[in-house]
Amino acid sequence: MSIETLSTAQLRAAAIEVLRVNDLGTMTTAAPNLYPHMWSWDAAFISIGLARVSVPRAITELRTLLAAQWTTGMIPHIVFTDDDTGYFPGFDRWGTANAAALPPGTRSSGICQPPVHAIALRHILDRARENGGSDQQAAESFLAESFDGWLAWHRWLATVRDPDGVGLVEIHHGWESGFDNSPRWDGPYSRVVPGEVEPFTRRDTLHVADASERPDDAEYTKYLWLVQQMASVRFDDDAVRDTIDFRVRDVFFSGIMAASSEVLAGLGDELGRTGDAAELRELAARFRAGVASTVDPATGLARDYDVLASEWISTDTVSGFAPLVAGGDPGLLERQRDLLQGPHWMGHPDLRFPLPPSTSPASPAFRPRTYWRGPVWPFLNLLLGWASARDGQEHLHGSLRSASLDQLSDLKFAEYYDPLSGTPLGSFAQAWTAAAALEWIG
Ligand code: 9YW
Repeated sequence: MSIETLSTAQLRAAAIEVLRVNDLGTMTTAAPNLYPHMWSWDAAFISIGLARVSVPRAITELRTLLAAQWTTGMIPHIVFTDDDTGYFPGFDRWGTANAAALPPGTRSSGICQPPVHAIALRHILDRARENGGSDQQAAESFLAESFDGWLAWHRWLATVRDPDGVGLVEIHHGWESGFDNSPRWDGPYSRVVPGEVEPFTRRDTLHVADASERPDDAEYTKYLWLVQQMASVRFDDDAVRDTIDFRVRDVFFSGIMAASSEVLAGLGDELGRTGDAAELRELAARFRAGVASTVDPATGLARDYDVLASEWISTDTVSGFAPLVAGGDPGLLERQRDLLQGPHWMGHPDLRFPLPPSTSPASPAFRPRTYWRGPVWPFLNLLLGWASARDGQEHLHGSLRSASLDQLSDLKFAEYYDPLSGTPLGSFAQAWTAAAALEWIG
């Protein structure tokens, strides 16, 4: 056995072990201590990794998530286990028990995260068909069983979160983006002035070696203020929009919406759901166009839009590559690929591994160790890799793959990595990082 084969086998075994450690039976925790519950977009990536190991277990992951879907169609960003002690804010602090749309018997937060789920379902189906037999049968029947749920989710996003049909998803909390304290949100958060926030004790800072890697307390107070605002109107969609101090059109979320709607349309075709598939293709086209419309001609990067301040948000963050996820205009995508591989991003000379940091090292906002302000997030590279393979960009896919495998061969499966030193940071044994490794190995 060559060294390379040996290390790949070790990496695979270690990644499987991380998923096993996080496995609660019907859900996988995002991380053992820091995040002891199920997160929506984590669950999607986790199921992609699980499908490389066990198709039935991958299906269970998505089924558990979907069981928590709100009656409106929203898929909540956290599905809580019964044990609320390990994480703040837990189910009680969210106040979602009073939300009319929370399905009875479920415990979740009251916001959402990007809709990567259809992409995950596609992966599961593909693995299942490779395996054939009972895996294929299980995945095909799960597709039939769950399609309406995913369709309702996409419809909710398209109507409730893009009521004007601009092709961009509006978010009401930085947590919805999944890029919690990214410089993208500094402007909108600077205008959030918290009222009286109930006292709180954070837990995230207990689980990382260096609290300065995390959002600070002032940022956290604003996060909780927004939760309180939503709870004050019982998470009613229209009332939240009228109440909330944070309304931003999130371009990266929208890029995922475009890509995922296209994938879901293909799944609809398989079920003979012609009308629904056509509707989803229209959504894909609408969100692709929405994403493309945000591109700053000067920088070539896509931008978010602050609805309350009526202004574009220009930051040098990886979200600027939303068009690469969305797909679309070949000229735009080519320019974006050049940028991504250029000296401000993957080609930056100081990088430990040629992988895109969450914020460009060339930006004054860059902080190499601080959460979404600079570190590399491995799951995002998998998403960019998937999109490049979809678009026939084998070279980019191959670069992302080999650099990711090098990065992950430290076997820490960190939440995020310092782009300059390569140091693993945040939580270790992070489930979606392990899942990314499994999918990269293939
Ligand atoms: C939090 C679980 C989540 C991810 C988010 C990431 C972080 C912290 O961890 O959020 O308390 O919700 O920013 O994208 O889903 O891995």
